[in-house]
Amino acid sequence: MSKKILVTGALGQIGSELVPELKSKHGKDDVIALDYSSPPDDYEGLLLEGDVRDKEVLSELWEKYDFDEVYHLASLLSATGEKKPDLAWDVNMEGLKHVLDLAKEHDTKIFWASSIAVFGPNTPREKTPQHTILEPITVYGVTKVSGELLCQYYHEKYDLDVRSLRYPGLISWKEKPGGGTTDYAVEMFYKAVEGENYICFVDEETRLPMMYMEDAIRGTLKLMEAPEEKIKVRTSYNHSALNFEAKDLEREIQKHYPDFEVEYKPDERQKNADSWPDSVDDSKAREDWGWDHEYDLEKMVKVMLENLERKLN
Ligand code: NAD
Ligand code: AKB
Repeated sequence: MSKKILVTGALGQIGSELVPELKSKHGKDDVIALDYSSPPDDYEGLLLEGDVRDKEVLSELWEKYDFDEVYHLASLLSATGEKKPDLAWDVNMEGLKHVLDLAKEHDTKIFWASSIAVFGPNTPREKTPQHTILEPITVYGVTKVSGELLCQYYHEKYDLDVRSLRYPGLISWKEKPGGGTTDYAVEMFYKAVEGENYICFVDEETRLPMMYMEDAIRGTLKLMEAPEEKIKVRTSYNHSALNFEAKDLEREIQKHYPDFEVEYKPDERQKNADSWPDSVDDSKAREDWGWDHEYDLEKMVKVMLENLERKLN
């Protein structure tokens, strides 16, 4: 029997890759995309324009489509969140609360995106454990910790099947990232392919957990397809693949573009990056539901450059 699926924040960096993947698995008419931005002219398929802060809009959609699954991605990210903390709280928390309440009413399975931004300066930086200190210093991180606890609460109290991943910085070529701290990594690729040098907004020794988008999408679908008894963490799973310093990425890109140069001029986003781990221990996700990544730095850089060259030239 076909499933009806809703993806919120569908035009974003993740949604623009998750929606086509879900459509190819479940059929194009069964995946409903929602975003509050208007779709570009060349957007393929139906996109509904609506704000996740508006419960009426979501409620009407649930009544109409009776969703089996919702991937709730609509959010403000870390850098935009620091510029607009009130809006970040409203979008990230109200949106999630509405989605959880409607899911509870309609018995819908939920995926919600958390982040390495749940961690803070007091968290162990190396191989950050699944269960550890969560004292973020960004409003984005505060919404992600609160969201994780709310998801777990709805699971415990109402038996809601809600699943989540703490994504690291995601690297992709289809859609540009939307206002985060790890965006520097994607920007570096664009500049190299465009034949320009790059001024990087974090310093060269900044090490952060990262992942190629294809791995993130595969992990997300694997988590959602796993039998319920395998899901032991209802806050959010640590989800990891690789980590590198900004300078490591520059060097790897220079293997393909020897003339490419990066100047490091940290701005206010350095503080966010400094508060996040160097590496994350995701052994719980690997043990519980068989997560495994495929892309290391070398493979990811090669594929990113090939795809961006095709896209931009
Ligand atoms: P993005 O900024 O690229 O996309 C978010 C989308 O949500 C945008 O298209 C935006 O228009 C939409 N949106 C924002 N407010 C909305 C509202 N009120 N109503 C409806 N739509 C709204 O973000 P992304 O990178 O695709 O991230 C998706 C999720 O994954 C977020 O929860 C984010 O915190 C999480 N995440 C992303 C990364 C990453 O590196 N991309 C890493 C960790 C976690
Ligand atoms: C950001 O930098 O804000 C995101 C994230 C790691 O959550 N990419």
